[in-house]
Amino acid sequence: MSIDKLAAAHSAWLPPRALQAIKARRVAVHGAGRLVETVREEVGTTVTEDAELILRLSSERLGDEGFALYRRDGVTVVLADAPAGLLYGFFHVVRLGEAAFAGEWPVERHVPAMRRRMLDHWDNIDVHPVMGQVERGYSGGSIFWRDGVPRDLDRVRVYARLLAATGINAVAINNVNVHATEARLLTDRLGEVVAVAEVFRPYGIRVHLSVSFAAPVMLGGLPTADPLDEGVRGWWAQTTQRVYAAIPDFGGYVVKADSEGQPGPFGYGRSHADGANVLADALAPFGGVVHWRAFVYNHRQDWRDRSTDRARAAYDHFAPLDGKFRDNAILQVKHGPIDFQTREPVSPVIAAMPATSVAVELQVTQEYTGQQRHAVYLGPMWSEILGFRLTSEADVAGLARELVAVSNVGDDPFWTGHPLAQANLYAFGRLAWDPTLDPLSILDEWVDLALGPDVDRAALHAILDDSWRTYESYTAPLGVGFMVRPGHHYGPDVDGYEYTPWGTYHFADREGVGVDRTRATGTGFTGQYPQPWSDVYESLERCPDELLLFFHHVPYEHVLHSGSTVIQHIYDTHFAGAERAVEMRRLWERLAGQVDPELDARVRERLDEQVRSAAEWRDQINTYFHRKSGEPDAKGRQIY
Ligand code: GCV
Repeated sequence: MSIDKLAAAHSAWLPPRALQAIKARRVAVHGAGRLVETVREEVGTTVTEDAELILRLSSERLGDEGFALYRRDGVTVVLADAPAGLLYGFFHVVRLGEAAFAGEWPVERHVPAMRRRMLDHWDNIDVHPVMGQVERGYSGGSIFWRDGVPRDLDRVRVYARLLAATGINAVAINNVNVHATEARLLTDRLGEVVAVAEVFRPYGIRVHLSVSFAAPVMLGGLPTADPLDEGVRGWWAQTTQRVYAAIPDFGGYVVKADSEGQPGPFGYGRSHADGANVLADALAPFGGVVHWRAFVYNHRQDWRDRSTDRARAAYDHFAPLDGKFRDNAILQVKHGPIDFQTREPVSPVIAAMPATSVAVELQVTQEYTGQQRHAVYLGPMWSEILGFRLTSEADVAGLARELVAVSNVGDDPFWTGHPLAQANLYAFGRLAWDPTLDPLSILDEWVDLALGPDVDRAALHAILDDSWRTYESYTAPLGVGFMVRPGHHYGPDVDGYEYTPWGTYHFADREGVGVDRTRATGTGFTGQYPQPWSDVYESLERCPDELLLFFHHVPYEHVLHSGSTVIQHIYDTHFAGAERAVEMRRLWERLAGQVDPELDARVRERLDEQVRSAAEWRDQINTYFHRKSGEPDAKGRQIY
């Protein structure tokens, strides 16, 4: 089936309509190479004379993926040094639509900020008894496998095209928690990876694989996976050679080691640099990389022990190893020190390892931000993270070499469960290309491409612009995090994790709430930050309100910078947040008749659930803190 027909069947932000401005014009595509062919296929028919759009390879010092474009004498010209640049230039013209063919403009240069812009799928081949097929997936099953076997990959073709249109150039196709069946993708099931790589290749996307650190034992029958063992080194080298024989442009490995039950180098008394380097050495001859995750912490903590602080773990494990990783080992660090919470400070590890390539990991799948049942546009959150000036010299985007995110896609007809969650996937790709882009302009781009130019844009902005802060307002307050139901992490349960081994506590009692992470009286976590943040977070007076309970344990009467007390802030934000959810549902009514009826029905169903869930959050959080503190609501509203 043609890509246009496939796209029509699985419409997202590249429905055939979005390509009309180009398809209606005379287009010349010059150059050779698989990606240039892709551009030709996308354009349909090309011409040699009187073109209104010319795409051609040249030599403009734009790197492997950059492009330049200008418009002069009625002709729009896209130039790139390499085929990938032409592909990205083509999709840029698609984004511009009719505007690409109006007026005259000087040369604009577009070069990606991040060399690798990657999505990690947490897909399993089999359906996991607890986690389902896609771990933390809220969009149906995997697009790669069904019933334990590979699927027809037509839909993956459309996906590849969507990703290329946002600038994504790498995808890890399986879960970082590598179970027995999925481990075999590295060896006897490699053919399935080959097939996916073939579909991604025409769109400039390299395939990566999550592998188990214990693979030499699990798959190779070796007695050990000790990274310093010669047999183990040899096994990784040979296995990797076979992978490259089958997939010459294979991207590399992703590893979650010594984390939440996954095997790792600690089991052999070795460091994580030892562990990462054995894989890096196997990949180096072929230009591959290993993404080694810094998400390493003790998940069997004793809640009675206040000296252990999960927030400290990544820095404590990895900062001393700076400079010890091979050049092709990339340390993949979650954006915050805990675990993709709605509000966290940025991870101090990002600034602590100047001699190591660091990739910052975001979570597009909404595990802790409403699970694609709540409309939560995450562009503003990521923009804030990426623009955060962590050191005196650089912001997070400047310190990171790469941006990686956990995908939110499944086999759902709308790709992402909540149709509006598509905007998050789109925004991730765009911010990875250019972290300085305004997230609200990115939202405009997505609306134009996905829903068309005639929908009520103001209503969509009113729903989505502040939706992350709205979600924050009716869930866990002031950066304290969690308070979710254990296991599946949806909905409120204030004490759900309080007496568990997971290290995610709020320490609420009748006097106050929050985690003391100061150097003076707490866990000392503030000391992991460079100045000024080390002192800002240490200080009760200077710590930003939104992170207060992340860094301090305070009485309920503590007065915030906003002028409100902590307890009154909790009441006010929870009442306001739940009301706001009702308002979001009302605003969507304005789009009635403007969008596809099935999409409309899906969004309505999700907004109903968001309204219900926000009220549940409001009532549980308010009641919990009212009962703990005994403080009345100054406005006398109903608390149970
Ligand atoms: C893939 C969180 C999630 C886990 C996930 C883990 C990780 O803890 O709840 O499902 O495991 O993060 O990032 O490895």
